Amino acid sequence: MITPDRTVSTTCPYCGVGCNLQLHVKDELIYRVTSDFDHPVNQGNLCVKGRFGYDFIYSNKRVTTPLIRKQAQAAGARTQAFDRSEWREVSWDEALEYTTDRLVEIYKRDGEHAMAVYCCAKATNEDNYLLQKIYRALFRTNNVDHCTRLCHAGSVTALLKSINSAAMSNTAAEVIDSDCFIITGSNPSENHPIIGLQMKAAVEKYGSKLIVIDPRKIEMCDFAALWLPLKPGTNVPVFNAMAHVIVNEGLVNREFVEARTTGYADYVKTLDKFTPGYAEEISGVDRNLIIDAARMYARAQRGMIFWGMGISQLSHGTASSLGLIHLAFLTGHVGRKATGLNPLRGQNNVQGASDMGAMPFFYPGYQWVDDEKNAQNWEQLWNVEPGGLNRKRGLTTTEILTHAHPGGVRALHIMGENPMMTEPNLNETRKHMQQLEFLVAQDLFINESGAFADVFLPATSWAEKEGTVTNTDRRVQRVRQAIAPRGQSRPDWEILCDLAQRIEARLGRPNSAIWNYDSPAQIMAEFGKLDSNYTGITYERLERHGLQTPVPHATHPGTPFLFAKDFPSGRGKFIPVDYVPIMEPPDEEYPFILTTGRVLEHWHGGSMTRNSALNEIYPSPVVEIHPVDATWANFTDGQPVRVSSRRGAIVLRTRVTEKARAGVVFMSMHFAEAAANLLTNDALDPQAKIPEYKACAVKIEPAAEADLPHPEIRTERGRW
Ligand SMILES: Nc1nc2c(c(=O)[nH]1)N[C@H]1C(S)=C(S)[C@@H](COP(=O)(O)OP(=O)(O)OC[C@H]3O[C@@H](n4cnc5c(=O)[nH]c(N)nc54)[C@H](O)[C@@H]3O)O[C@H]1N2
Ligand SMILES: Nc1nc2c(c(=O)[nH]1)N[C@H]1C(S)=C(S)[C@@H](COP(=O)(O)OP(=O)(O)OC[C@H]3O[C@@H](n4cnc5c(=O)[nH]c(N)nc54)[C@H](O)[C@@H]3O)O[C@H]1N2
Ligand code: SF4
Ligand SMILES: [Mo]
Repeated sequence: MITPDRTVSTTCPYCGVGCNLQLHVKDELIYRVTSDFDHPVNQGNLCVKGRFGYDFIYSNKRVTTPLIRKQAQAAGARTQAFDRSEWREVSWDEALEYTTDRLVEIYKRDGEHAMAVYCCAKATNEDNYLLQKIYRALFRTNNVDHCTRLCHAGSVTALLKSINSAAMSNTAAEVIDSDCFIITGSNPSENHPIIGLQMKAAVEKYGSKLIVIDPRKIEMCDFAALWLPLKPGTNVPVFNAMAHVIVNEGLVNREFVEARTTGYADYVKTLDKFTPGYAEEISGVDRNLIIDAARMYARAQRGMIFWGMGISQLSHGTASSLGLIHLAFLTGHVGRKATGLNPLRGQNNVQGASDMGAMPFFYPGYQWVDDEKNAQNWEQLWNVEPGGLNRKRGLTTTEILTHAHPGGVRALHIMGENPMMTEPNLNETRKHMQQLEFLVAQDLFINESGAFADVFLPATSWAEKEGTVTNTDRRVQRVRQAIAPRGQSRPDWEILCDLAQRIEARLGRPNSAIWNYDSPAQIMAEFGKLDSNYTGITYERLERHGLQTPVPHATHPGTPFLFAKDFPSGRGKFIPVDYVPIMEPPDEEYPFILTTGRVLEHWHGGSMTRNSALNEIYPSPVVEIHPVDATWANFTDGQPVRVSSRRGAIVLRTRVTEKARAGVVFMSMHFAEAAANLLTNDALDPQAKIPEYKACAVKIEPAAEADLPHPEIRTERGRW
């Protein structure tokens, strides 16, 4: 048994559950990960990523020196460079001077609308706060967004409209105190595994009843009292039919509806056509299951709803989220412990990045940018002249790239995202990336997007820096430095402070008082001044178990559940929603619906997990097909197939499994050699601007072994 030199307590860098990690360090090497048994989030439990997925930080493909592309890149003809020989190692000074030159040149020539930035839901609150501050205060643009757009944008838009608050209302671990809970469009045992564990305990140990509403037979179906296997994209008819049953059978919580909501009478009228029979026709779910689910949830004392990407990532993601929100309003299952509206957040810090204003519409604290008072407050704090901040809402991530053309966005700074793997319709995305005039990548790896960049700024990993992150149930927790930064890599916040001072000097408005921070704690003290959710938080107060926002003052204990008295909007609004079919239904030529998502062992574009030991557990992509489809189409398990949509084609092996639904195939988004997003549809929800990742039409044809992508395509890339 090795005795560690030290054990450092920190927070997992992967998912929004926010598990505590104890990093065991010997000779400056992290060799083991355990967790604190007393921790309120995970009680010492970890999933495979938290326990074993940390070794990407030691990958020999990590880039730890600043780099500039050798060959100048012309807008329109930009290429990807994965090979070290295409880059020149430079000093930090040269990399940051070059970045400053180019950004300032473009800004002075074209103005603020030419500038854009992707913030990073993997980086800390402090990192994200600084990055949006640079682009807002120095480049005067609100073209600031991050992967939340590709994620819970549908849920956030719906929640803001109905209650004017978008975070999870309750704490996930309260599920053991519920007596019924719905999981819909969410696969917690793979994507929020420790919450999944708590949900299993809620059923098996504490007798809560689970309703799963999902097209795939996910693991949680084994624990469910009811499983409603709907066709992708038919959420609205199913939820509206449940509401129809609740209203018609007198199960409405009248007291709650009268005291806490508006718009009920008009809403109820729109439910007439949504009979369980009508919903069955559209969704394929037996009407009796819909009736039983409605009764079970409505009759519960404490009912929770958990949802995920199967609700949000549709061209009607906002409508399907509203459909769910109405169910909680009708039954009064919100505003108490073990109830609530719980959109499970994905990335370790997507809640925090959103809180920090990494969005085109908001300053930190969800303060609208087009509100004069808000703008004035931030101008004062940031020492910007009155009227200096931009009052116009900016472009979303999905719009930033489609605006990459002369006269539109010319410079893009990407801190820790990978649109060339994670945006829909990658063949289109590639064209947009090529159109950029200047691209900065700030990451640990040269990912598929950074390979297009002009300059690469090497950031440290989470284990090499200090800061805070905010998990799915609003718990702000510390990230602590366990080891020295590898090579010349620097923490994001330090890179950004350095860059900001150079930019402001070049712009001729030197004011470095607002860019000199000794530590991330100082950065938090700054945003806490104007964002009341964080006002009462200090690093000392976070020491052991963190605090759940809002924490409005220095002795406030934090907030495990929201809306006990009212909603931020006052009353909750019923906003009627109608059924809108998916944009690309299957037809004779493309007979299958493709739905995409994730697997337990991998993370999004794969930068982290595919450069870790986890890749050995799950090394190559598969398309999951139901046995019925495999039989009629004559496919065997493990056979190579070509899957094509109207936008692209990939070759990979089949996996014949009852987890899939007949007529629907599933693929994960993690594998560059068979990127699911070459196939997906870039149709957007008109309100939330989120793409329809969860449904597009594909055909599947037999392919030869020789057509399979080389299994090492990813590992061959970028040997450093
Ligand atoms: N291992 C791992 N964990 C992760 C991530 C990862 O990359 N890897 N990513 C993190 C991130 S950022 C996020 S956002 C979360 C996402 O976590 P989840 O929301 O669980 O994500 P998905 O797997 O994309 O989709 C969830 C479910 O939606 C279902 N679904 C598809 N279409 C529909 C539909 O029309 N209606 C309904 N009701 N359901 C549908 C799918 O069958 C699937 O079971 O995971 C986080 N956790
Ligand atoms: N087909 C399909 N596509 C999808 C989805 C889907 O369900 N289906 N889901 C969507 C969703 S929900 C999401 S959230 C997006 C995610 O999309 P992205 O955010 O683009 O994906 P990631 O692969 O998580 O990219 C994170 C990058 O950050 C880097 N990184 C890690 N830590 C740090 C750090 O501390 N500092 C810096 N600077 N960089 C760091 C990693 O190396 C990696 O390159 O994908 C979306 N795309
Ligand atoms: S559940 Fe999420 S936070 Fe917890 S160990 Fe797994 S990936 Fe990390
Ligand atoms: Mo996400």
